[in-house]
Amino acid sequence: MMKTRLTEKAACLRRIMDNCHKIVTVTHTHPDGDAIGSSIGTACWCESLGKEVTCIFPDPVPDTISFIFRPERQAKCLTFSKQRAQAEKALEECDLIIALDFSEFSRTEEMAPILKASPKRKVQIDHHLNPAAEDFDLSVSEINISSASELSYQLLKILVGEGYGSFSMEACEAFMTGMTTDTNNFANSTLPSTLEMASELLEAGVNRDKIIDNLYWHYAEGRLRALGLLLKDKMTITPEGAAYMVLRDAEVKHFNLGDGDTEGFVNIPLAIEKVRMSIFLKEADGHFRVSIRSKKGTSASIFANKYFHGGGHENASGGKLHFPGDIPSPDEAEAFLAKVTEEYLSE
Ligand SMILES: [Mn+2]
Repeated sequence: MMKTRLTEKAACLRRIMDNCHKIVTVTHTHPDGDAIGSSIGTACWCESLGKEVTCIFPDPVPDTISFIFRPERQAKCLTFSKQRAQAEKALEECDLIIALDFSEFSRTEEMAPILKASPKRKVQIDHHLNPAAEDFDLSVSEINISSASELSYQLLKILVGEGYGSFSMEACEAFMTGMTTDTNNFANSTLPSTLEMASELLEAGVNRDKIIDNLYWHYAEGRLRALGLLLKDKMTITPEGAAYMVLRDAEVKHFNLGDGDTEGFVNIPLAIEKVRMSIFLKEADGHFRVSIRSKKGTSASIFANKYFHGGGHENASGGKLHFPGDIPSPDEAEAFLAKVTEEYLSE
């Protein structure tokens, strides 16, 4: 089913590509491995067709993922929050915008009004629930797939098979990296197509050991010290089967945590048998960033939407908690979590 759909979408993408020369890729705020991997991989494929590509990230790429950039790639990437004028110029001069790993423009925050108002052609490649397909000339959206990196790979592979473009080693490594982070190294959302992709990329010569080393064995000490504190003193487990942890700004500073340093913390409480849903809050610039993971049968997506202005996937979602606004002060976060998890999980 998906293959038939992707074949039709690939033909449509090919017609769009034929009429475009300058391309911009965009992705969601706080870009993760999948956002970055799918952007770089897709950019490489566009370049193999002789196109000129700029990758725009709404805000800085975390240090933990920066290994993915080759020196020559770095020069073709822009960070919107730091290079706004250049990014706006690139968006004005391009003739195609490819949106990767997000369902709607609001996920790009500051960039959203510009992207929405832009008269350029727009293509979406995404794997989240409820894509705003009406905002795009072509929306390629699948939820039964591991990652945007896999979806880009599977889609573009059809055209590569027709001799339309090719995958460089840089592209293969980027797709492998994005798929690896979004599946939490093959722990979730791993489907037959995901393993097929991994196998093909290994055949193509991707050095997976190097990727794993970069992704999981290069953290600063503070990450583990902070995790130790959270698990020992700050993890609450409720009778309804929720686990939550709140990391405050003072702690982020104390442990000198960068943007990617708390990646994956939210998954850990799911190891406990009675935990059905895990919530991790990290304080940042006057609000909390909220990550939610759930086991099958409990919807993280509905919970994120109901209480945290968010959404995402059925078992992996995110959102925000504002103060003042949702709660009077950051000190109220735990009480709020106690209330909403009880309300939600006793339904
Ligand atoms: Mn993703």
